[in-house]
Amino acid sequence: MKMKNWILAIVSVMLVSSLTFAAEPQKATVNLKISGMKCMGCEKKVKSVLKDTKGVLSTESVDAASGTAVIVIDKNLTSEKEVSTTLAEKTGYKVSTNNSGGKNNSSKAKHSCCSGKASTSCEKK
Ligand SMILES: [Cu+2]
Repeated sequence: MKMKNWILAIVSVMLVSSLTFAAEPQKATVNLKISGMKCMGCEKKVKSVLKDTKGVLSTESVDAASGTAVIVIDKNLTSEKEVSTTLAEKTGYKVSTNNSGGKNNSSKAKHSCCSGKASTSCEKK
């Protein structure tokens, strides 16, 4: 009887620790290149999309001037490629990761929050 309890205790400890391990986020910092952002409105748009994107744990920075964003993702839930694809689809900006060959395509994105107008236009909205 005592032995049985011991085994039960060991089994439950193993079960709990394996569950904890599986739930542990595999954090990775990802540098994104986003072309097409022109102002703070664009940054906000990118931030709000990232916030709703599965697997994105936090957004460290989004900078329209340099066309970059730094985010932290959980690799158990998503990948750099998945996040950049989702972001590109939802915002219309061109998104690439620093690991995707470093190709910095500076051609104009399909649309931005400013729709190509003066850079201050969407900050006022
Ligand atoms: Cu804008």
